[in-house]
Amino acid sequence: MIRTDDFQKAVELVNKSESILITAHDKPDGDACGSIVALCESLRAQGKNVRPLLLSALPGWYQFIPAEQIPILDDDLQAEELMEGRFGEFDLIIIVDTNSCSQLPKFEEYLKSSTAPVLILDHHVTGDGLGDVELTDTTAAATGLIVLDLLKYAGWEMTEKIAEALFVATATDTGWFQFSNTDSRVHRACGEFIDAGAKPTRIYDNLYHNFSHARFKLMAAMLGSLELHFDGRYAAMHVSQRDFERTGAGYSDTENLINECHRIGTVKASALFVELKDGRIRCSLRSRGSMEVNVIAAGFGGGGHRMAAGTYLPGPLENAKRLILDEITQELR
Ligand SMILES: [Mn+2]
Repeated sequence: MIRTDDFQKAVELVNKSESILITAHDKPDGDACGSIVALCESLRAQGKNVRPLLLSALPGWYQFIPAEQIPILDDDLQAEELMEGRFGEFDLIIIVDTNSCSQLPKFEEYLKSSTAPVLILDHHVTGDGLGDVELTDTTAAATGLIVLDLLKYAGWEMTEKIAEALFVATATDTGWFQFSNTDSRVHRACGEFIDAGAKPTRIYDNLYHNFSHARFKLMAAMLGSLELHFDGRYAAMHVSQRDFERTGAGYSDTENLINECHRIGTVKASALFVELKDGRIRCSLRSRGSMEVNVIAAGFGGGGHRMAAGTYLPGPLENAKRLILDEITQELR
């Protein structure tokens, strides 16, 4: 839990600042984007000059969340421009949904060179202690719930836009209320967001009923590659470069597709192997049981959570599949 003292320090940091930069981890998800948008709205309402910044592109299905086009570092602006103050001079940097240098590519250099205080809002267990003030609550299912706590402590108003952004943050980090982190706090918070104007049906349609035809064809190709092992307890699927070419889908279209195979009741662990242009294989791992897939990923230099992890493996696809199958065999035998 976060001490009242720390909320007070966070509010004081905001109160004495005029110009605030807000960012989150690279490969932004719904929690990262929702928390950025909610804080931007809220701090602008407090009269602050606020600039949001993403460290990599936002997948298409999250693009309804921000009202503005959020610039992307290393794309819309370069790290040098940020360092030289051409994006703005900031007297406070807020980082949401991470506290780890490795998730802040390019931004890390700016962070080291900047003298502005750093405020962290995060719910992850591991971190590099990047903040001068840190609102870290590992019991929170989403960083969006910490944003809610900060708003309440500070007495800042919950608008419809903020409620929608925080609903997205909470709903996506709980897999639309199906992951084991879904507790009563999640549902109570979402009740508040709905009361403040969040529309769950509209949000669900925006998030999950919005595949492009190309992405749907890619999913069909992935499902066609399904292999089951160990009486159906381990599922392996792949997407090849040829699948991308044939369907017209892009790399970001693979996000979350791995979860599809967990509709099979027997599946306790799964892997999705994505062949990259450079020949390496991006491997995503999921567990719905006791297996700790982050341990497997760490063995190959990757990382993640107990239930969701990932790593890069040498190609070709069959080689990568064999490497993971050997590890899974150790676990399930
Ligand atoms: Mn999160």
